[in-house]
Amino acid sequence: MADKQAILSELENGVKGLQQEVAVEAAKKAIASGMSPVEAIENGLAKGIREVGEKFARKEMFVVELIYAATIMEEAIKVLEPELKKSKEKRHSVGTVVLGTVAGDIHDIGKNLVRIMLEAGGFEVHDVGKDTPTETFVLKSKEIGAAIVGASSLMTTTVSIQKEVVDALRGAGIGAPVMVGGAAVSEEWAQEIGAHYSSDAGSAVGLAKQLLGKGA
Ligand code: B1M
Repeated sequence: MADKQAILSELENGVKGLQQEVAVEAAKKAIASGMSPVEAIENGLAKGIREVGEKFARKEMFVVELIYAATIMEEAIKVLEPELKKSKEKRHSVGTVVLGTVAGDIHDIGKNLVRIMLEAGGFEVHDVGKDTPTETFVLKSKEIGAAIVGASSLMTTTVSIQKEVVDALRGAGIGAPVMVGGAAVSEEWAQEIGAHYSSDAGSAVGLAKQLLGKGA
């Protein structure tokens, strides 16, 4: 059985070294070894993609490489997804969530993980996608009577749209709590705009349950 640290390194290196085969095979090894898929993502794949992001910011990598690294990460997540979803079976919905990435922002890997984890935690998630107009968050929330609205944003240039989402919901008379997250978001920002912050997909589930008074 492959060593845990070796698998995590392969997951990280597969993404940052732009080697899809290495990342996908490591994801299969992670499952075979009984590793939690959340750990495989957070301590393996995500470490790799964040390093790619840092290299991109330092102009040591081109945008095409950033895109390819993201594709590799998505392919490896596809392997882990069935494991992530396992606990979802035979559960009643604990609440409905409208979830999307705000307008102007096409990053959705993190948002998709939040969706998978919320679903695994028993929530019924209505995913409104990425680069989603604020109006869509409002219309979908109204349509389904959302218990929680979630808005993801990865860029400093688009976090202000999270405030726009909160304000538009309140303007439309929707009082559902709003969860925000993403690389450019902080606890302070969430408080400032009247939203609730979680730093990762796992804690998003605990927060969502707390917000509905269903325990963490
Ligand atoms: Co881009 N990108 N990107 N990118 N990208 C960042 C965000 C950046 C920080 C990279 C950098 O320069 N260091 C930078 C933003 C700088 C800024 O803030 N201003 C950047 C840029 C500049 C860009 C472009 C403009 C590049 C260009 O075209 N010149 C462009 C954006 C275009 C646009 O949106 N309009 C762009 C494009 C892309 C790709 C398409 C290539 C790809 C995205 C693919 C996809 O998502 N389908 C990509 C990627 C992969 C990244 C980095 C490297 C990694 C993001 C990621 O997937 N992380 C990113 C650098 C970084 O984040 N450090 C970067 C892994 C993921 C698991 O983590 O998304 O943080 P994360 O999600 C976590 C938590 O944040 C949390 O839970 C998740 C799981 O634990 N979370 C929530 C997320 N949402 C939540 C919501 C919640 C709760 C928790 O409640 C609702």
